[in-house]
Amino acid sequence: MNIKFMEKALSLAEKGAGFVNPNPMVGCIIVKNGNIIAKGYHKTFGGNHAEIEALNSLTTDPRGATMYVTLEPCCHYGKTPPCVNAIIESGIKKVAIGMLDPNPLVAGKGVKILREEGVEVITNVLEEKASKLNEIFIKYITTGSPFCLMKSAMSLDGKIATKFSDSKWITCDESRRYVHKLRHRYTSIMVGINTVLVDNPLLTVRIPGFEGENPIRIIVDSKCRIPLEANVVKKLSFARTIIATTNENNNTEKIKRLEDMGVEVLILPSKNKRVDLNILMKKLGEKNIDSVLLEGGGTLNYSALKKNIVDKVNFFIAPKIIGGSLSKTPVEGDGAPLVDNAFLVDNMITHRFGQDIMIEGYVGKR
Ligand code: AOF
Ligand code: ZN
Repeated sequence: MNIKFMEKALSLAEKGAGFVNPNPMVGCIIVKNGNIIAKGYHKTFGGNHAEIEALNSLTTDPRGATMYVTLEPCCHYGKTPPCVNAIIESGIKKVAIGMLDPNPLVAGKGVKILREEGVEVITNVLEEKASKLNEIFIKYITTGSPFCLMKSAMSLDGKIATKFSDSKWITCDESRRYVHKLRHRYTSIMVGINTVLVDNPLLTVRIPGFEGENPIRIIVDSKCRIPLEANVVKKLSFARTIIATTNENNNTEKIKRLEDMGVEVLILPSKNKRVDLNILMKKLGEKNIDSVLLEGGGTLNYSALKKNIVDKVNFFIAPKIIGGSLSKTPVEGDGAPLVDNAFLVDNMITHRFGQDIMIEGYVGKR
């Protein structure tokens, strides 16, 4: 058994990022006598599974070979027939699996069938990497709610804009390019109405190679204050826009106008006159939205943390000091009354983008 081959299968899987949601990224390599004889990965939603892509690309007899696959092969009839059948028929002798499939339709049954048919199976090969790669899929398939990444770009002293709301640009090109990759990888991007009013953003992907692969735009706008001229309302050819609002202000007429323009409006129950974010996440899940990149301002970010909907954070920190008690910060609202009440972040690691540092971590669930 060779870890190197699983590493390769994981890199292959990653090529599907942003194209396969809400399905998992999966990579597969077939090895015989130490040589790679086939490769495949899940390329687009609804397309062939990675195992089938690899089997279809074979030019040599796979009998006696070992398959390295990043996710447990499926055993259900979904959009495609079960992969375990194809593996068994191929005569492959051994299957090394990155992680078991959290999909309740599979969840260990794939391994069981393979073993019953005499295929040797090893599980949890580079399991940590395999599950990190599919953190979105794992959350979504097991809860029905999207995985939420809070992204924020700030100065060294923790400001995301000056007192005049100037924020272009705090972080460097390399950091911003990575954020556009995230916009490609995530199915949706969420901001609060204040961000729309201040910046009038398009919220599209602008990196070479990924243009046009835009996330669905979600605007949290409890009082339906969005201007009909806002870019996210007018420029629907770029991406869908969903406005999450409440009926607090009797906005029926405005909602109708927005819908006539092609905007999707979700009228949700309110909590303290604000959109109930837990219900919003459930509704987004029902719309097959598996992931939300939260680029909210401080108010929305605080509410999101308070409602426990944030799974992960990416804080980009630039080597600049803005200062000022009126400058904006990433998380505002009421804040924790005591340090003991702070939201905790687990497994923090750092990345470097040009001169910036990015801190990544997972929000502890309480
Ligand atoms: C994928 N790609 O390479 C593998 C998957 O909707 P279907 O029929 O394509 O089935 C999706 C399920 O199949 C998915 O939730 C996962 O459990 C399993 N494996 N899915 O999209 C793949 N190997
Ligand atoms: Zn399959």
